[in-house]
Amino acid sequence: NANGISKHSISSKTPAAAHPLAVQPAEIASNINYHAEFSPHFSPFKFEPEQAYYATAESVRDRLIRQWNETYLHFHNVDPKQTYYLSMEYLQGRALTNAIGNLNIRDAYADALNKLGHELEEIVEQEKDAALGNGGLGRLASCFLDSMATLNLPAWGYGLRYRYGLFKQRITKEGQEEVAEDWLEKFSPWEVVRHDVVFPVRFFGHVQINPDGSRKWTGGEVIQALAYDVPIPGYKTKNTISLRLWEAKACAEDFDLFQFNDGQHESAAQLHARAQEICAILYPGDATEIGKLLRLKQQFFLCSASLQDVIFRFKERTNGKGPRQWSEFPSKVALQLNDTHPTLAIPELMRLLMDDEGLGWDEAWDITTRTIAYTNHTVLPEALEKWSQSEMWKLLPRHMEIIEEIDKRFVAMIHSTRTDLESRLQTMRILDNNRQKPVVRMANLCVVSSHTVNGVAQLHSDILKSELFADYVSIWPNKFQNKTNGVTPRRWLRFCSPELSDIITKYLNTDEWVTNLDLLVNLRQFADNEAFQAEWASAKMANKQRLAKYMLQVTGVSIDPKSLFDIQVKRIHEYKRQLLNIIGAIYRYKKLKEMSPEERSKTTPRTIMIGGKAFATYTNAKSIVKLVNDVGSVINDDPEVNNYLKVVFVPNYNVSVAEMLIPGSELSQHISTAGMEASGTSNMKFALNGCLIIGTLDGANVEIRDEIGEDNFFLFGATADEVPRLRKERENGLFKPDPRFEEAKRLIRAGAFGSYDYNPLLDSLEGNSGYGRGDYFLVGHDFPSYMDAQDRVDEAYKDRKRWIKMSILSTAGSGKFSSDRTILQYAKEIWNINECPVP
Ligand code: T68
Repeated sequence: NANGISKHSISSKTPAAAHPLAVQPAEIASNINYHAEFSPHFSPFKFEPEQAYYATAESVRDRLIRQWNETYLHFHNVDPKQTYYLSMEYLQGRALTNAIGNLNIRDAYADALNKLGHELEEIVEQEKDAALGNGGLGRLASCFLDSMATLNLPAWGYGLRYRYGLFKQRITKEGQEEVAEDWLEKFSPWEVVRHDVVFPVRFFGHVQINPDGSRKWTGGEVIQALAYDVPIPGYKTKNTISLRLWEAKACAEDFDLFQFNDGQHESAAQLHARAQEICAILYPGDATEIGKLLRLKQQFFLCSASLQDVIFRFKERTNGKGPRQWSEFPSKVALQLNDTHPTLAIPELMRLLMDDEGLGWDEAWDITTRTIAYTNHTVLPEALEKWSQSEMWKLLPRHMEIIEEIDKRFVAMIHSTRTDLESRLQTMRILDNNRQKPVVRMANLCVVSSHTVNGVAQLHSDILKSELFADYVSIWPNKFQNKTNGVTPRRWLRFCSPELSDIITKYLNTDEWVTNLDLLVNLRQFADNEAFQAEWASAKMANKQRLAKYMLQVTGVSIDPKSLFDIQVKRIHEYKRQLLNIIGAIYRYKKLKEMSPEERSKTTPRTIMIGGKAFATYTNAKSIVKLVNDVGSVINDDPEVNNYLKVVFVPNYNVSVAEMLIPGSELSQHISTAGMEASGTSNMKFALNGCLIIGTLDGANVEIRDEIGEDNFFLFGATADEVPRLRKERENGLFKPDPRFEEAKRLIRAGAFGSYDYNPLLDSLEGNSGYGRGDYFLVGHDFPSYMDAQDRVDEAYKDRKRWIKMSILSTAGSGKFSSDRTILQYAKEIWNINECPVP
């Protein structure tokens, strides 16, 4: 009303200062009320969904704080070896549903909110996604944290607290528009600032040589790293670990009062402005290297602050046994580099050990190489980081000295022990001086300096060993491992699809599958059970209806829950081949148009949903977004066919949208050119939710198909080892395109889907070779076999019993793809850490 007092106004009586660990809904309700009144962020007497969300989140956070502190203290006292996961990205998504789910207090909170006149479902929607990542790599880091906490492992995450995370995608007539997403606009109730945890991080300056020959990096500018901690609760355990995100700040002394009073406002606050830049935005790249100095600063900022913190903790945990020996460091600390983005941890650890702690090179090198391990996530050459040596000399002069020394010693080692590899040195070296602008190859630095290097799916790890890192394998055959990715079954099944979860629990007669996903295999015995099938089908239908409602709300397009829901959601990239999907859809449309109404009525109705963000300057990716939207507009408005086919672009794909889409999916597309997708992780989430996969033998698809059975996987396309030959054949003009493929492209060029100029995009699929031509990703080659696989899908869907059975078998075969399995393998085979449960 006019006074701004809502109908759900909070009680005007002072509520009992309800206990933060209340279990009864009435007590929880008064605890929520307490927060609304005594941790006010809004005007009093307002208790709309937004206010209710913040008060609820604070109430939940309070419960976490006690067990979080207990976890910290327990780790401190036990002093186990601890893993520190260094990642420039975390795609956390929303925290509320996850927190109350892991704490096993969801129902009590739902009841409490009811008492206050709210629905939990509506309240959780108020939360903005924390999108501090781009895609699979960032989401993997978040799934890993969930598993580390659930498995009671002594492990922490380190990252950066970006002010603006991944952009919000708006779809206009022009296609994708990027809008800054201010997840901290109000504030995040899930972070706690630690004003006592601050470390200086230096940039620029010079190296000073002391009389004793030791070196010291001085001068330049010094920015403060301030810690913000996010609690990561484990599932049904007290253990609650930390994600520590650094924010950049300048000191008060850096503010030049004299200059300011003199009217020079900007230069007075210069360092403050520079500090603010560092954590302003997430690097919006996926597999493209823009090489900005700011990105390098961000990377170093993460590495330096995190290592100072790790060393501080190492020194602090003495347990009265006198000062620590540095030789103990590798038995107390494991550092995992999430891709090459935190590579500077290597020279930074060397510098801290030598220049600050006084160790010699050999001892520092021994400690560093026994502590650090590296995960590779891509073989795409354009995504392998290379930094300009001259830029690095300016920004990090001491680190460049150390990197040169590592390179020099590596070269000497080859000359003295492996003369057979001398001819390979030019590609194996860390420094690449054979170009106009010499660079540092970060992946090479990681391989040389890590005790373990791993790929993220078996095929990918095999390719690393046989191609990208083949030369190093002959030097260090035991350094290379595989750790097939996984996803957390809490967020990606238990919480996002409670309907399906309840059925699984009912038939397995236990909910232990939530922490022991291998138990899903026991669903196989019910795959033909009619009662089970019926319950399964109705849970899937409920999820489809929820999804249809959502799609109507965000796109205005009404989709039929009885049609086959076919989904492809992931970052838009040519190698992921959204073009193959849309060109296939166009051909399907053409065929439907040619059919009689009678023939049409016999086809399998389909709803194709495609979603994902395109890197802002990746022209072809943005054209693909536009094309999907244009094709959708024509087909969805065509009354002759729109009962049989719809094509809908899902705007602003992110973690919470995925939580809506995946449970409602029946078919999902994982159709990258073989050898190019390192793993994929959404394929695992879809399979876990009983969704069938149409896919190539790429990344983790290979292992998913092995687990769920070839009869339950729609396979097509060239294999990774055929790809080089097929590319050669194309170059030699030996490729004959499929007429259906040609026809679909012709329709686009002829303007059947609007007047936008798609010629440059389509040109990339044509010709024999050349930059942006020659169909490097083999869309044309794989098209006929893709269309065959789609025909098999249509046939299979007509036999609903068979389809449901395949769906059940997908879930039943997904046990391997829990991130709990992945993390246990890292713990045992790379980190050498043990569980440390809080009693
Ligand atoms: C993904 N990589 C892989 N990179 O593409 C995917 N890159 O196959 C794999 O499943 C996943 O990692 C997890 O292992 C990425 O997501 C990026 O996001 C990225 C970000 C910045 C720079 C380069």
